[in-house]
Amino acid sequence: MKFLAKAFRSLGTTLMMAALVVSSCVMLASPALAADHTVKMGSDGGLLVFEPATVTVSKGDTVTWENNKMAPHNVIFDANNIPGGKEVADQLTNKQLTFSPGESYSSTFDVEPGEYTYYCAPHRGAGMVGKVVVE
Ligand SMILES: [Cu+2]
Repeated sequence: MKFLAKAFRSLGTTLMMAALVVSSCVMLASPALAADHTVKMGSDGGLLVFEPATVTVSKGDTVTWENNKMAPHNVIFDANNIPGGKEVADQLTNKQLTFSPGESYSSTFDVEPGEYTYYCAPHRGAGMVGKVVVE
């Protein structure tokens, strides 16, 4: 009987250790599950907008801007309007104009939480502005 009790106790300890190892792996793995969010440049209906105009992302997520309609488009982050200033603006900005449908570029938002507004240089005056909210 004593032997059995001891065996059960060590089995319990082993199971507890296993549970701890598994749960810590799950916790370590979750920040790596970065998502990718797609924003269309030019709506399907041919409007000069980013669609969706606002995307909410988690730190570390990627945003992909895909040329859709009414090209050319680009994505400019204004250093004066985002957390982190010029260095972060340069990192996120894609000055190169896209002309062909389906052409795209991506930026990873491994940055401070906050609101990151941007615009399309050729169509800023027409109201082609967007926002990435990093949580
Ligand atoms: Cu544009």
